[in-house]
Amino acid sequence: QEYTGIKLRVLEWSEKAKAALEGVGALEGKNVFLVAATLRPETMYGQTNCYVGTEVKYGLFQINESDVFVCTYRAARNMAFQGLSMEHGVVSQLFEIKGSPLIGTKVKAPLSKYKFVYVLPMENVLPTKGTGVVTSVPSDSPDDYITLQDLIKKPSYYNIDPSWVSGYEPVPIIDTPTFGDLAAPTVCKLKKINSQKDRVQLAEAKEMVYKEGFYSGLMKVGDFKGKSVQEAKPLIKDLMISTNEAFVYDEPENLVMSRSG
Ligand code: ZZB
Repeated sequence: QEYTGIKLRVLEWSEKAKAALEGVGALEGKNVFLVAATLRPETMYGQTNCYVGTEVKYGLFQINESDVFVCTYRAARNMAFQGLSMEHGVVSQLFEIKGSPLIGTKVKAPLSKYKFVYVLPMENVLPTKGTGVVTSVPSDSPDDYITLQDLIKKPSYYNIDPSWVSGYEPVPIIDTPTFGDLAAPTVCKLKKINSQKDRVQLAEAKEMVYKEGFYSGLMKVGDFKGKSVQEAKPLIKDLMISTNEAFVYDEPENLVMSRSG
C-alpha cells in the first residue's frame, strides 16, 4: 500500500507535551513533525485538525540531521528501510509518548487554509495502520467529520479546550454531482450518523464518499482547480513532495488493513 506521508510541523506543544519533553535536548534546533499517512493527498487543502489515539504509543524519531517525526514505532521501522532514518534499517527513537499528552498541540498543516490546526483525539485510530497519526479532512472524510462534531458537542467529555475546534469549519474543496461540495457532512446527514461510535454506517459512508469523490469529483480550490480528482491526485502529491512537505511511505501489504485488501 503506497501512502503519502504528510508533514505537520509542530508550532507549539501542548502544556502536557511540553512538560514531558522538557530535557529532551536532542530536539533543540530540530523541526518536529507529526506525520500522517493518507491515500487522499488532493484533500490536503481541507485539513482542519489532526487526530491521534489517546492510548496509542508514539515515538519521536530522528529521521535526518534536521527532522524529527512523531509516529508509531512500527511506521518508523518501515521508514528506516525506505531512506527515512539516519542509518539504513536502524530506528533512532529519542522519546516515547502516548497520544493523550499530544492533544492540544498546534501544528502547521500543508496546503490548509488555516494558519495552524490542533491535535485532537479520535477513538477509531488504528495503531496498526499508516503512521497512527491521521490528518483530518471533514469535508471529504465521514470519520473526520463526525469525530469533529463529537468534539464540538462534548469538549469536556473528550477533555479538550472548545477553542481547539471552534472556527474550524469543513472547507469545500471538491465538487461532486451527487453530494455537492461537502460530501462527507452531506452523507453523514443522509445516513443519520450520530457519532464516531456508529462504525458500520461510517464504513458505508466512507465507501460512498470515496467513490463519488474519486470518479466524479472536481477540484474547487488550489493549484489544480478545475481538474478532476483523478488527475489532480498525483500532481498535488508531487507538489508537496517537491516542497518537502510530504514523502512516499510504503506499507508492507500483508500488514495493512486496507480497502483493497
Ligand atoms: C486524509 C483523508 C481525506 C482520508 C479524505 C480519507 C478521506 P482506507 O481507505 O481504509 O485504507 N487513516 C490513515 N491511518 C489511519 C489510522 N491509523 N487509523 C484510522 N484511520 C487512518 O483508509 C485510508 C484513510 O484512513 C487515510 O486517508 C486516512 O484518512 C485514514 F477525504 O487521509 B485519509 C472517504 C475517505 N476520505
